Amino acid sequence: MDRRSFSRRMLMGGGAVAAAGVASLSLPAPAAALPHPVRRAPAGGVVRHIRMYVEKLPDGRMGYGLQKGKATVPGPHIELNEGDTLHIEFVNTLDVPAGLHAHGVDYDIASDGTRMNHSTVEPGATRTYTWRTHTPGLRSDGTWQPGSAGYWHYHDHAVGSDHGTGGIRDGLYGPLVVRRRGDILPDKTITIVFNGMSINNTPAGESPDFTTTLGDRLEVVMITHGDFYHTFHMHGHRWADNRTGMLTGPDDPSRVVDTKIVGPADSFGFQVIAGEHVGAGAWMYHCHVQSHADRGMGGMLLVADRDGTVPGHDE
Ligand SMILES: [Cu+2]
Repeated sequence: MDRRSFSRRMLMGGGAVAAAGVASLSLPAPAAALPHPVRRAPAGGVVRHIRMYVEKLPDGRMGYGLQKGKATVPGPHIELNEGDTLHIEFVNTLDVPAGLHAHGVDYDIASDGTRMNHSTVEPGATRTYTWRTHTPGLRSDGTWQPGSAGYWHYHDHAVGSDHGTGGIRDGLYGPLVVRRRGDILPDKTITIVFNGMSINNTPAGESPDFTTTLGDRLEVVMITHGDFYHTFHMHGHRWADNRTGMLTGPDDPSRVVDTKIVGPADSFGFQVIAGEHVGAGAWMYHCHVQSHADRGMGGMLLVADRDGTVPGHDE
């Protein structure tokens, strides 16, 4: 059999097992059927209003919430499409000045959220912050202007110090995702924040587990705060080290990784098909600095089978 007919037989699906290595050079691996059709982000241009409360939690942490008494750590997932504008009516229920400072989006100095330009909020007071976003395109001088799309975040910049060191330490941070028209939308998004030696301000050994279902398109927003550098690692899953965390095609030069070095105020995100090529199970995610991992900087991504069980997981 010459090489040509050999390859043809492989294409027809009748090749010998020993030839699989040859075939994989030219043929894509057969994709498993996925449970959900791909959905894509629409064009932006919408003006939205939300109300956000900053609150002290009963356990001593602080958090942001969209309803009074419902603050969480991390704060609410805020998502915009390039071209959208968001007005945030910010209510400070703390007994110290607080604020909201965003990364990645466009805002006037009055929405900076810092004491130096009088954009923090006194106890009991309310202030409206406005975040704008824009699409990419050519500037008038012919150079390229990036759009606002990205995996960003917001945080306090006033509690404890003029850099919000006390507020961030106690939980005042959250995810901010800006999508580009056509970006693939996830079935589910989770936020993982390495803050100091904690994950999402949970005590050591009580780091959050996240549950998803085999075949779901899971989005991870990963943010870092505090004083330390970490290496974020997830077992069994990989992503592209670029804006979306996904490759656009076979020629996309982005590096595919399963570990990423992160430092304070870093943020990135990616999407994976949960359990793709590896199956359901209790997959760890953790900081890969060994002493950090040993001190509890890790949790589980529980990928359940379609029947809801997580094989091999006994909790
Ligand atoms: Cu670490």
